[in-house]
Amino acid sequence: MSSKKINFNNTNIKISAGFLKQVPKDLPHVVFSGRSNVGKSTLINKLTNQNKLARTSSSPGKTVTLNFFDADKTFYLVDLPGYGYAKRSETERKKWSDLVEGYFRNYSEHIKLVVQLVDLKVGPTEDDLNMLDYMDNYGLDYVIIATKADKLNKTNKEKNLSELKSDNPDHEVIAFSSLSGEGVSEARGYISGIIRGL
Ligand SMILES: Nc1nc2c(ncn2[C@@H]2O[C@H](COP(=O)(O)OP(=O)(O)O)[C@@H](O)[C@H]2O)c(=O)[nH]1
Ligand SMILES: [Mg+2]
Repeated sequence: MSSKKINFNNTNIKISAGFLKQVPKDLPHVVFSGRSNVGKSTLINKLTNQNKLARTSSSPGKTVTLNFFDADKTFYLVDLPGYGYAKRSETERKKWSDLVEGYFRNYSEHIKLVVQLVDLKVGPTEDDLNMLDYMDNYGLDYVIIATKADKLNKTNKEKNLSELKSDNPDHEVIAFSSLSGEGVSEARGYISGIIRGL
């Protein structure tokens, strides 16, 4: 890869894939994973300076598609459908696991990084911990983004952050707030480093 700076603003929707065979294979993937409502779409919009690229929705978990955005013709940002959405029907749950597990199984060589979102106030849920285990077991590289950092006071923020860090000593943990913009340039820098290092 060249050392050219990645222009995150130059990001466009490539495809909303409801089927595995639609997954694009021409560029490396950076996957955004986390439970519904943790802030995946918001983070993608902040990283790319676009308000409506990845939809942020008040009815989370509605769509079961893998959304691919090409970033500067260099890599794909992949917005996964969130897990842990209680109101999902049995049929939708099955569709979720077929699609997401099938994606991780079949496209692992394309996945260069998983950006794992954890709500900094809520802390890691059981589903989050399962996801971290899964990535450890399958050797997927990941960075943890602790979202909604603005919802905590300074003391609790530092406390929860240092817990996340000490529980995940081998991984970068970045605090993020869509309100203050904290963590945005750090996250861009981390992703760029991975992509440029390929
Ligand atoms: N206060 C605050 N709210 C956030 C932040 N990030 C996301 N949200 C809100 O959390 C809700 C869910 O965000 P969304 O991006 O749709 O989550 P997704 O389901 O993971 O894609 C929305 O109402 C967002 O405005 C943040 O950093 N701070
Ligand atoms: Mg979303």
